[in-house]
Amino acid sequence: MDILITGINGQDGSYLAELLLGLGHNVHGILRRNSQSENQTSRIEHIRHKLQLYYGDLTDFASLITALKKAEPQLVFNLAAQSHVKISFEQPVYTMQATGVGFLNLAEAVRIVNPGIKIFQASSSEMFGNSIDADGFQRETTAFAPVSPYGIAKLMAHQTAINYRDSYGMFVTCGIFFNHESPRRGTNFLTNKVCKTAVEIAAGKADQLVLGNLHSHRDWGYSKDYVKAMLALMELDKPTDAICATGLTHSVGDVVDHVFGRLKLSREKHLRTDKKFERPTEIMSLCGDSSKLRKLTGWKPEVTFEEMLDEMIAHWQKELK
Ligand code: NDP
Ligand code: GDR
Repeated sequence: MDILITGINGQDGSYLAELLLGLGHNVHGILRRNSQSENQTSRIEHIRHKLQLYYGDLTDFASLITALKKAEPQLVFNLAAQSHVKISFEQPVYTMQATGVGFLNLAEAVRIVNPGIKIFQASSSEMFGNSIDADGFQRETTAFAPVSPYGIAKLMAHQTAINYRDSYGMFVTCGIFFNHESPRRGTNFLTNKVCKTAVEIAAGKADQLVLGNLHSHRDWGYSKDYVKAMLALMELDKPTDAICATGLTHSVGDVVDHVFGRLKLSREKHLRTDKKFERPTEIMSLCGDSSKLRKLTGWKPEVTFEEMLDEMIAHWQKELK
């Protein structure tokens, strides 16, 4: 198949591209113009020669039409977004345009070019905000109540996906993904910030890890496991919405304790907090029930929270050498 990925140079996009190439598909992607192109493509440099890349941007409708006409895909995975929750408070308008209206641009471009193209939308547990079922889980039936510009933008995209499914009979599937990480995670997200800084502290190249809220809980999974779920959802006969999560939750403090424990660092000496890393509103607890996804596709997470953090630590130790 010809498959188009938006956000191909991001964490998930790069793993999904590897997975699809390994299955023999022709993989296409859109890239935004960047003044340092080698930095922007660092996650896909090793497979770049196998990819068809076009300049494009979710906020630029015409570029999406052009990319769809060039790639002639059967599937489109929409992984592009301004995906940083804290930054969405600093750039709320842009986040709405890229993460919310950007999906509308893509869905409309597909409808015009070829409504038979199947679309995957990366929806987010941020759409739930602090909504939580009595048993402590979020599931497909939990009410949406986003508390960040990013969460609101993702909800706009999610509802648009459902509307295109219902109004035009298009195949638009949404994976409602909980946090997932890897060594390719941006270093301004919690897990990779902790791993990178702790390795630097252990090597004597930094002294302090400075974080915001230590008490929020997240359901942290492994990116490579989650891109397999994206593909499994797109192989179903019918479009749907399904939660992808591990069903286990840990606090920010637990991440620090695991990483500091592995590197024999003391919290007292090397950890401090600063309000500048806190958000104006915070989600306190995320824990996803992915029974629907598991039942429909047989998917299950393979890498544990601890194994994933160990891989990220090992990555930064190798980088530092
Ligand atoms: P990343 O932030 O690593 O990647 C985002 C990608 O989107 C990058 O390739 C980025 O390009 C691109 N992008 C940003 N803005 C635009 C734009 N306006 N037009 C075109 N491309 C753009 O995110 P992840 O890989 O971690 O996540 C993939 C998707 O899944 C995102 O939509 C995210 O919101 C969603 N998601 C992620 C979760 C997670 O925990 N990782 C959980 C739930 C949902 P550039 O590098 O040039 O900025
Ligand atoms: P999140 O991920 O906001 O859940 O969104 P992030 O790793 O940024 O934060 C996780 C938790 O850690 C707390 N925290 C800090 N976070 C960052 N980034 N930096 C800090 O210094 C820090 N200190 C404490 C946060 O407050 C939060 O509680 C991710 C993104 O990938 C979204 O795109 C995705 O949709 C959701 O996960 C599900």
